[in-house]
Amino acid sequence: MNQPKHPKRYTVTAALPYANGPVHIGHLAGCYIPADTYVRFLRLLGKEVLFICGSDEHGVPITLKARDLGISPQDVVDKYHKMMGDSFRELGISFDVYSRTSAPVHHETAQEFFLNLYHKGEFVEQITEQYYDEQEQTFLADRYIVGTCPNCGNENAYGDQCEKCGKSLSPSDLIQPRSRLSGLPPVKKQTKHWFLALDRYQQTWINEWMLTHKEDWKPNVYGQCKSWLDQGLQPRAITRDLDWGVKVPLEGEDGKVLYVWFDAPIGYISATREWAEKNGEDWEKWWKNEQSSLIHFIGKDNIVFHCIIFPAILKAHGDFILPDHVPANEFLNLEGDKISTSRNWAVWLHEYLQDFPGRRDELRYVLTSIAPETKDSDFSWKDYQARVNNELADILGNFVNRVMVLTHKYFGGKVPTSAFTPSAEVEDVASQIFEKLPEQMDAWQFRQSLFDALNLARAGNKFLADAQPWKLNLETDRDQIADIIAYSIDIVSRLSIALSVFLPDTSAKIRRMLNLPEQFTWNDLLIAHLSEGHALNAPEILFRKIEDNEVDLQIAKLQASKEAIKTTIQHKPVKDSITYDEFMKMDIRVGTILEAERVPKADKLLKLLVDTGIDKRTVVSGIAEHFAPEAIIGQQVSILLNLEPRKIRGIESQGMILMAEDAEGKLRFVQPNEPVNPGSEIR
Ligand code: B3M
Ligand code: ZN
Repeated sequence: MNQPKHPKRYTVTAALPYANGPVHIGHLAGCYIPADTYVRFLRLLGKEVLFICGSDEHGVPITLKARDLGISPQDVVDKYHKMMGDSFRELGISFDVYSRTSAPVHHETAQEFFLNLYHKGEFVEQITEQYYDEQEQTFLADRYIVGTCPNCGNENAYGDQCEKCGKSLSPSDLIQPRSRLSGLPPVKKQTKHWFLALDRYQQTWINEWMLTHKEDWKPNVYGQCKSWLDQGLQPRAITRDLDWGVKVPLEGEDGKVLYVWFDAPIGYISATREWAEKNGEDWEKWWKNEQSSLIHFIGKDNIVFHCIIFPAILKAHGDFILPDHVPANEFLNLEGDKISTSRNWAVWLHEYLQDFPGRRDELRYVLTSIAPETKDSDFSWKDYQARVNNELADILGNFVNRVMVLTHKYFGGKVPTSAFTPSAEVEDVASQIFEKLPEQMDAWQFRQSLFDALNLARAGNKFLADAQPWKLNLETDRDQIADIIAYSIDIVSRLSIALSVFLPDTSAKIRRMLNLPEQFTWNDLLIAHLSEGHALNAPEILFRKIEDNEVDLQIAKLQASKEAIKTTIQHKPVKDSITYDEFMKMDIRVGTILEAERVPKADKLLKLLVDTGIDKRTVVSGIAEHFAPEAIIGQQVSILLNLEPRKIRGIESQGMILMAEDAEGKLRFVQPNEPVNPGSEIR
């Protein structure tokens, strides 16, 4: 099934955010604002759209958070479901439904999917060995196991991923694994799970289907899928041993739930059912009709789930349409650093709404202007201030305000004529918008469309500045002034339409000032003219400038998060005592780096040749992000010599370079304060 050429309706989903923390600007720029913008655009075109979202309330991180806080997982998700739903609503994200995966309709729908596939024999049943915590008498999800990362040596890597070097792992990759529950080494125990035969589907249809999207999916999305397919898909377990989630609906299978990535995307369907029931509508036409186009808005970390795994589930079930588009964005950083919930390095939506009341469009504007459409991008408060002040206030706000004020001043607030002379220069810009915006929206180039739309205001400003109606004399040049002003009003009214998908509040305000209906369509762009004598309302200020102290406050808030992390590092409790003999077991010496080179395909690793006084040995060290290889040759370092050799990326590493790590995670060598002979002991 391929993309319908002229879809009759659009089923648009936005990733279901995990209910274990509030929404931040990274989520907004990556997924929710683009989704809302596109949906508003479709509605403007008069299309039939259903815009679906809800909270993703299962999965291990939620159970871990509940454990840390000493409350139940349900308490955790209740709190964040409400918080996220409220803040999306307050920002004006126009979901038709915001549901949640702990809702009964979802459990029912997800179980129906499981049983459907189960009875069709789509699953492979397999007994595997899983880590088990004997003290707690429970199987351990990947996240519940920590150990040393085989890639970078981080001692606190999780069973599914090392957060330090980003490598995805499986629990058996970890060196010296231990349970996060009891702290003890886990044992392996047999357990049964159900696997989706992705390897089989790859041969029968996924490869072929993916090829049909080679041209029409974003290169970053297609590229990621392609590399998954090139590596060859493996059967994937879709159940887990856990007590939080959608229960496996089979007799005698207590203690097993559906894997969160199996149930979560089905949440889109459950949400549609919830909406349909409430509104007396049919849910199936949104999911089972080839005239419907399915579009998933997500962040880049969700690509494989939406482009491969969920389609596989839908297809295995049968009758369902597959996604036509998955316009995933890259990541947004904050003030040059990765956004991080645990480090509180984020701008939280609920706090923004509180700190900047009535400034929803300012946030939409900035986040669309810097959206990470093709590569990661960066939000900074100074840039936010500059864009709001120099673009929204000085260009858009200023133009609209001048037109309104002039109309009131010269013509008592009435449109002076309906016959005016358009400026060729301005019309050039305007026709760009009319012709290009739909194309750009369909190519997911929202940044550019917004920029072009704002260009109409730029052109309007220039037109006024060139025409200088204020220099004319109302007695003698009335017709000329009327001509200029009526045309300017016409531009403003077209702006209210072109900007409506990006800046809904601003558009509504302009419509109010112009005394125009709140309902309009894309076609009104062509026939936006107001009739002579039409009375405008009083001017309102569209944008107030952001003062220095307002952004300084925000920057200080972020700085406080940094400080807080520093203090936690400084206050990191001292490890358990060891004996003098234990310390003396370590053979630490001064070495000199003789050679350094990058390890291919490992962003973090350098391969070093170190002169240790007794030999020249190879050490693989996770410092590539902190030092250029050529810059460290000749440097003296502290090296632990008698650490058991390990293979890292196929290279045997003989020892470990000691590093000092500061609160920001920056690494520095631990060096003698003046050069010494290599091999000098450190005691
Ligand atoms: N909850 C991941 C995330 O919030 C995940 C998305 C589910 S979409 C079905 O990034
Ligand atoms: Zn690692």
